[in-house]
This record gives sequence, structure tokens and C-alpha cells, in this order.
Amino acid sequence: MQTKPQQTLTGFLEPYVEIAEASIASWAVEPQTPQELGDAMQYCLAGGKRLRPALVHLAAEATADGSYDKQLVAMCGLAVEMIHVYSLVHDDLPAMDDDDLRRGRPTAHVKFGEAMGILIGDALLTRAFGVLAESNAACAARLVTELAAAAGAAGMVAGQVADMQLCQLPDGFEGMQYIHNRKTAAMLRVSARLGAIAAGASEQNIQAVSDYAENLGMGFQLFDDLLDATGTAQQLGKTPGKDQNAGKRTVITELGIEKATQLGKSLTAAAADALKPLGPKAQPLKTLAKLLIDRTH
Ligand code: GRG
Repeated sequence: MQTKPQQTLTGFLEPYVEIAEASIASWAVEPQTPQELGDAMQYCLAGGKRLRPALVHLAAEATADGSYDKQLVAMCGLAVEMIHVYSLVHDDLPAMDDDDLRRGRPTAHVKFGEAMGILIGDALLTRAFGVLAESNAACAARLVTELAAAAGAAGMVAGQVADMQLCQLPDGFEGMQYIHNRKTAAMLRVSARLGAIAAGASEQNIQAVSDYAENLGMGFQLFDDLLDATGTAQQLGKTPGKDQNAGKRTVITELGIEKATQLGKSLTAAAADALKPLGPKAQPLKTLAKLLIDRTH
């Protein structure tokens, strides 16, 4: 008997990678952008799993009641990916994580110099909101508001400030959860929320995918820490073990590998649980959660 080939995360994400690439080509770089800056933005946007744009599309598909505006959903996918990439570019800068490898290639500041690295991030961040505003959708102001809150001073930037020990933070595991929630889960949560909002979902369904993505995000960061402790630079496309070596809190330092793996599994189960109100339409979101866990086994 022939067994079905195992589905991989890369295979599962492939259709969304294609949409993300097309969106980048269409909207990421405005006309009149200096050639050097536009090329550098494209360099940084290239590669990556496109997990966040995939989540935008999957949340739209799982929550829409009938047909929906696929172009608007693609614009939301591009906006979250541009914010994500800006955060990677700035995180890699000498003043922050000082990394020289990202997505398997030299980081922005290594390739283009530090000043250009800062400016690429600035341009990506600004353009993300420009894309949403230009959509002229009835819900554009809500999309912008939600994305700004998730990425800004009470969201991802707060997570980074905490991670860099630039603000007070609870001790131990609680402090680590604070960082993971803002630095990682906030962007996954808003990806799902934007997809559902753009697809015209009910508030109840927006909340369902939001809760799903928050648990998924916490689990994803946890498995990312686990992979960081066990993977090689070649497997990861970035320098492994940096956080632990820099004395930062990670799930490994706070919980140890075994407990961290258990917690990751229970977060994935909680993510699946949150999808119950959506019924069978949520199956692809469940598959995504499972494939993300499988990365570590
Ligand atoms: C500079 C404001 C500011 C924030 C930086 C994103 C970030 C915050 C830091 C990067 C390091 C890190 C461990 C972030 C947590 C989120 C995370 C796991 C990012 C990597 O996401 P993937 O695996 O990357 O989806 P690709 O390259 O596939 O898109």
C-alpha cells in the first residue's frame, strides 16, 4: 500500500508565498523611490516563510461568510510582512542584536551599511501603513489602528524594549511571557485579525482567530527558542544560540527543554480549541499549528 507523502510546512505555505511575492512586486516599493533604496527594500523582503501573510489569508478563508475582497486581504498580508521585515532589519543592527546573517544571507547593515539599514526599516514600516490606507476599504482605518497597536509602543516595540532590558520587567517566566507576547505573538495575532476584518467576519469570528493566533504565536516563539538551541546556522538561516549566549531569558533558561516542549504542545492545543466556533472551515489553521510544532521533532 502506498503511504501519502507527509505534508511539510514549506509545502503548506507555498501558495501564500506566491501571493506574498506578487504583492511585494505590485505594491511594496512606491514609484519615485530612489533605485538604491528600492533595491535594498526588495533584498530584505526576499525569502522568509511568509508565515504572517499566510495567517492573514487563512484567517480570511476560515471566517468569511461567502466571498470577500481578496486584493484587500493580500494588501493586509503585505502590510504585516513589511512590518515584520522592518523589525528583523532593525533587530539585526549593531545597536540591537548585531547579527550578520538573516534568511540565509548577509543582514541589511552588512550588505548596505548601517545608515541604509536604519532607513530600509523606516521605509518598510511607513509603506506598510501606506498600503493599507491606499486600499480605500471601508475598514481601512480599523486595519491601520489594529496594526499600529500591535506593532507600536505597547506592542512589538514594547517587547523589544523589554528584551533589550531597557524597561522594568517581572522576574523569570512571567517576564519572558511579557516579551514573547509583545515581540512575537502580537504580530501573529494582528495578522489573523486583519485577515478576518478584511474578509468582513463577525466580531465573534475575529475573536476566535485572534485567540488562536495568540496561542500559536506564544508556541511559535517557544519552538523558535528550542530550535535556536538545537539547530545549525545552515538549518536556521541565522546565527544559532545568540540569545542564550548573550545571557538572555529564553524558554530553555526558564523551563528547560522538556518542560518547554510540553508547554509548546499545550499552547498548540489551546490554539486549536479557540477555533471551535468556526467548525470545519478552520481545519487549515489547525494544520498550520501542527506543522509549526513538527519543525522541532
Ligand atoms: C526592532 C521594534 C523591533 C522589534 C524586533 C522581530 C523582532 C523584534 C526581533 C527578531 C528576533 C526574534 C526572535 C523575533 C521573534 C519573532 C520571530 C520568531 C521572528 C522570526 O520569524 P520567522 O521565523 O522569520 O517567521 P522569517 O524570516 O521566516 O519571516
